[in-house]
Amino acid sequence: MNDKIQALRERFAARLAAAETPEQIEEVRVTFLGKKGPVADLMTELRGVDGAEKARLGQLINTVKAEFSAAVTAAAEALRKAAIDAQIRRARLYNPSLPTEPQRGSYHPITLIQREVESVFASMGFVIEDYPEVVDDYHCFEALNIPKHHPARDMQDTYYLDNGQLLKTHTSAAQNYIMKKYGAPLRAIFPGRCFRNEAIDACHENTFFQMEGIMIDEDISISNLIYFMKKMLSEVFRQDIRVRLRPGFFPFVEPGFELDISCLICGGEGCPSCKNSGWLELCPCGMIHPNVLRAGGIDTDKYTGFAFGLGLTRLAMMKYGVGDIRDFNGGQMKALAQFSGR
Ligand code: FA5
Repeated sequence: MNDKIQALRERFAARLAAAETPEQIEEVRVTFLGKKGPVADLMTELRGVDGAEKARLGQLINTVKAEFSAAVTAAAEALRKAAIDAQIRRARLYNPSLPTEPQRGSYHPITLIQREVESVFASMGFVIEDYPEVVDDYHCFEALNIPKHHPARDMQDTYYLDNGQLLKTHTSAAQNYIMKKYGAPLRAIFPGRCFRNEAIDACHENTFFQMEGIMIDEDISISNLIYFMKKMLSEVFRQDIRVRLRPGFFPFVEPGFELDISCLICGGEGCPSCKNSGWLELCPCGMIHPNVLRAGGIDTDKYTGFAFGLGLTRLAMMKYGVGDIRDFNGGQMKALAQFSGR
């Protein structure tokens, strides 16, 4: 039986080394460790062996079984890591100074990241809504518990039209409309372009994208909020991302938080993209203020909810390793062409 075990080990190693996909690795596991496989056959054969030899061989077969199982797990893990590394390598290819060949058009990186985030939330039952870029004061501010002359308006100066309408400063401007459209319970995301009178630098633009999300139901709590945020980030980056929650003030949530992620441009060491802090403010969020729910026609005795305002442009910077936000709006074909085929 010793020879048989040795031959089995060699056969197993050869088959596992040849497996190139998760399916093939699983096939090796089932072939060798399944109920009708050679390891199970050895166990059956063991019944005919007596005494001390039986104990020794039994132990040996168990060791082989553990070895095979560990090797299969390690091979599957190595494959998973290789896929992630390949994805990171592809993302790191971004370099606006590289020469590129003229080629067919491709999706803008913001469109790519928007679709990716949409598909993560759609798979969790969120509807995807659209909302205009030109809005009125009520939806952008008043319905969000930001009355006229509230200091929070100073943070969101924007461009006003002669008729009193304005270019929306945040996707939160759609919250009231969506609550009234669907009522509770409700799960929705709504991406959109936002505009602010902003001092432009490597991480601030006057035109940028956000993706808002709200979930309203009975017994919704901060745990639900944290779960959905982490799930989205791990799906988008296909790796664990370091995040931190800080208290944050927004009149339309209580309590409110700032969710930051460790800067992936500098690995958390500090660079212009993260204002040398090592952290990038990505997604403010919180529990929706009862005044906002009431303005949206939601029964606050029955329902609670969370809201978040993901910085989609900043997410694209992190995902694709783009160090300067201005590259997205610069219209440089050389930079944008590097996203074709993704
Ligand atoms: C807001 O806009 C809130 N409406 C977010 C919110 C929604 C809070 C729901 C609570 C509940 P803030 O101004 O911090 O918050 O912007 C949200 C995100 O948009 C920022 O974290 C950042 O990622 C992005 N962002 C904001 N300003 C800019 C800018 N000028 N350029 C690029 N991204 C920006």
